[in-house]
Amino acid sequence: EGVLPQDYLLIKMEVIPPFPSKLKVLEGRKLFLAAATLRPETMYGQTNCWVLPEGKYGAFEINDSDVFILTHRSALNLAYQKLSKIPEKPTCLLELSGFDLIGLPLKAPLAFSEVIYALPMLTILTEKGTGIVTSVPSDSPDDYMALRDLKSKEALRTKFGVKDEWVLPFEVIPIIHIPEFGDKSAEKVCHDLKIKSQNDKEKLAEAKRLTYLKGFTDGKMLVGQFKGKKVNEIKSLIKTLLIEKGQAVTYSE
Ligand code: A2H
Repeated sequence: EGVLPQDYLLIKMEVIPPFPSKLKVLEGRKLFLAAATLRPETMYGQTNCWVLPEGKYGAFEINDSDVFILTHRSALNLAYQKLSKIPEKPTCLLELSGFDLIGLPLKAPLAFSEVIYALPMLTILTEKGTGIVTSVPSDSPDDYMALRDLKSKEALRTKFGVKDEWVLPFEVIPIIHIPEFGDKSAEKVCHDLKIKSQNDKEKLAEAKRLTYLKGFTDGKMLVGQFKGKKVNEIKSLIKTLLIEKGQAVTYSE
C-alpha cells in the first residue's frame, strides 16, 4: 500500500449473455468485469481483459442494476465509496476463481472489436485495484508481453484452456503517437530492451517507466473523437465522458 491514495477508473467490461453454466445464477443481471486503469485515454486499444487464474473473485451487487466481478478486498473498499447496494456492506452473489472467468466474451467501452475475451495473466497482484486489468498492448508493456506469451506459446494456451480464436485474431492497435517511440510504444520498448516474457519483472518496470511518462507528456491521439489532440489535454475529458455514459466509475484505495 502506498502512502498516497491512488485514483483509478473502473472500466465496465460487460459480460455478453448467454452466461456459461458457472454464471447461470446471474442470468438476467447486467454483469461486468470491473477493470482498474490509470489510462482511460487508451481504451480504444483494448484487445482483451486479464484475470489471475488462481485469483479469488466474487460477483457483487453494486446497485439495483449492476453486478461487478472483482476481488473481495476491492468490493469492501467500493462499499465505502457508495458502490454497493447495501451501504458499507458488500453483497457477494457468487464466489468465482480466475479460471471461471477465462474465455468470457466482453463488450468493452471504446474498444474497436465488438467482442473481446477474458484471458489469463500470471503477474496480476490481488492487493491492487480490482484484480481485473484491461489489456492495451500498444501502450502497456505488461499487456504487450502477456499477449505475446499467449500468442507464441501454444502450451500456455492449452494449460489455461484458452481457445485460439480468443487470442490469435487480436493485433496491437496503434492509438497514441509518441515522437520517441512511434505508434506502438510498448511493442518498441519491449523489443529494444529485449524483454523475454511477462515474468521479466525488472526490465518490464523499466519499460513502464520509459513509456508511462512520455505517453502522458508527449503522446498524441491517433484515433477517436480527440484524434490529433495531446493526451495530457484530453485524458480527463475521456474519463468524464465514460463516467457520464455509465461505462466507468471512479475508485480510490
Ligand atoms: B493500466 P499502479 Cl495502456 N495487478 O491500464 C497488476 N497490474 C494492475 C492491477 C493489478 N491488480 N490493477 C491495475 N493494473 C495495471 C492501462 C495501462 C496501464 C496502460 C499503460 C500503463 C498502465 C491498460 N492496461 O499502467 O501500480 C493497470 O494497467 C502502468 C503502471 O497503481 C493500471 O493502469 O500505478 C496500472 O497497472 C495501475 O498501476
